[in-house]
Amino acid sequence: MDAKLSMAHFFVAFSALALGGLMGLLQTLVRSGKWELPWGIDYYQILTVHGVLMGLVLTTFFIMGFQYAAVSRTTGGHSNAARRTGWVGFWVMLVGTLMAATMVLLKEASVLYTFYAPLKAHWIFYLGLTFVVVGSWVDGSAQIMTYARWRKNNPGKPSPLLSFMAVINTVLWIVATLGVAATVLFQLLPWSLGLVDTVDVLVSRTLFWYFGHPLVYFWLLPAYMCWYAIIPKVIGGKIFSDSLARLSFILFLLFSIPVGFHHQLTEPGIDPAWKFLQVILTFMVIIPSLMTAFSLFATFERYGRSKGATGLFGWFKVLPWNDARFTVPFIGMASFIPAGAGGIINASNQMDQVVHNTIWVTGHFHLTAATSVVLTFFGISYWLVPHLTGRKLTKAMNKLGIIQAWVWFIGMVFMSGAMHIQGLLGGPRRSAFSTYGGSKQAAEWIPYQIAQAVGGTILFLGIILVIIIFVNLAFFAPKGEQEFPVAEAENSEEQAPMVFENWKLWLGITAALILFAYTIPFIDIIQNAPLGSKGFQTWGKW
Ligand code: HAS
Ligand code: CU
Repeated sequence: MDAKLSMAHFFVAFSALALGGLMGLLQTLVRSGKWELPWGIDYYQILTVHGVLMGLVLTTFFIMGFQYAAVSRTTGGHSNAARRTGWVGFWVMLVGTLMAATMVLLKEASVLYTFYAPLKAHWIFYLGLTFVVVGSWVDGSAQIMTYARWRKNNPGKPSPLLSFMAVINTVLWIVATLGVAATVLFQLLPWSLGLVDTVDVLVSRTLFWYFGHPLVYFWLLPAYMCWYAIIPKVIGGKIFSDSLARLSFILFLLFSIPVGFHHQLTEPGIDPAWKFLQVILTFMVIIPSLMTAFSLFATFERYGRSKGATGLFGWFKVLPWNDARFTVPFIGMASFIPAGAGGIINASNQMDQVVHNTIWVTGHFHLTAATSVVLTFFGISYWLVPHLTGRKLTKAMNKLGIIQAWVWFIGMVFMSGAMHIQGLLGGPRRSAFSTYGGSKQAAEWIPYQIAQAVGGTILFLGIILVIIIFVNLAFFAPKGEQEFPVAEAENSEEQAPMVFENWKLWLGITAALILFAYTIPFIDIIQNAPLGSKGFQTWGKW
């Protein structure tokens, strides 16, 4: 019964992927300078559709569906009350999504996925976003309810690892979305309704990035759930350490939020001392990723040794390369090494001055979110969808899955690689094709834009493949039982310290860090606020 709700989420997620993917293709074609959009469709409109569908809809629906299934699998199932709560959340999210999407399609909201003020969208767009956020809180409560019930029934025992991880990510999401809810409810909605004339742009952006950075970890942590707790089982190995995995998730909860200024390093109006502090905290949040890399290498290494592999990289050869459940997320993992290195570059204030607002940043998040995270999501769905629909991952689909991942990877090498280089040459992000009045510098960018269109086309092929696999596994694959793999820790006597489940403690430290990083700069921003801005619609109407 829990399966239906997860599948409902996946239908929305994969529909978003199909449509969002088509928009992505069109964007790269426009930016190549060789093609123009027909029928008065505007570049910034499809860019908004792409960003909102891929960055907000696909991710949120997939993650909620996956985590709901993971909690169900590891706790013995949701109660009727939790299931009902989950369904209510799902529908509220869906209605909100449709409201926002309608306004974008009507050209009333070409404000991109970050909806920065003073770009002003129709109020229904903002109201729709509010529904999505509130719906996700309700949806996420289902996981928390089931986790709480498990804890009550099993006093003194650490909760199942996957449930613990899912709940951390849901809590992270709830704390983070308070920021975006605040700017939408108190600033953007009243402003778009005409109740107030102006908006304080810096306050709005600061609240957005309070949310925007933890948002990227909300995307990442489900992938880490798979890497830590599922992949070891798929390859026939063990989790290197259950406690280490839990600790890294707790560190994400603590350090994900008080770091939003690293997206605002070039923003005037924020005191550099506070930017410096948040950059230090950003470097703190790199630590749990390094811990993750370490423990994954350890898992692979130990598994390899158990199979008789020797030497520094002997383990590499004995991994199950013919199994899509492993290979697809592994390509994502490997991509996360350069992707994470790019993130560390961005986080370094001086280097960010070079890359900020260039298409390098777009390259960065197409490696992190659109490769590491999304390939892991694909890898998960290849066993989870048949598990939920009572079907089997066939040999043919397994093979197609592996091909899909390589197609994706190659497309991304072209697209994201070209974006990184073009960014270093100064090419701006968030912009349609332009020769900038025949400027010599802009002419240098064009070959890279063509490379992006080549990559975009290959990636679109990847989208078609993944949709074929998804539809096959949801409707046509032969009936059977597909396992939901859950790994065990190498040291089975090791019991995670109960302090990890002390929510008062972790939420207390989270709140303290947020207050520390944001209170004084926020008071500063409000006290020294410039005049507000009226709204702008920079995009062309029909
Ligand atoms: Fe980022 C901008 C800094 C990670 C997403 N980022 C963005 C934006 C997005 C995004 C969407 O400090 C653009 C937002 C916008 O529209 O303006 N990012 C970081 C840092 C990290 C980081 C320090 N980002 C992510 C992840 C994302 C994501 C993850 C999505 C899922 N990012 C920034 C900054 C900006 C930024 C600045 C603003 C730039 C600007 O100027 O606007 C870190 O979390 C990265 C840590 C990661 C590692 C890698 C660990 C490696 C692992 C893999 C092990 C592999 C194995 C396989 C075992 C340290 C865990 C072995 C295989 C073999 C073949 C050997
Ligand atoms: Cu960030």
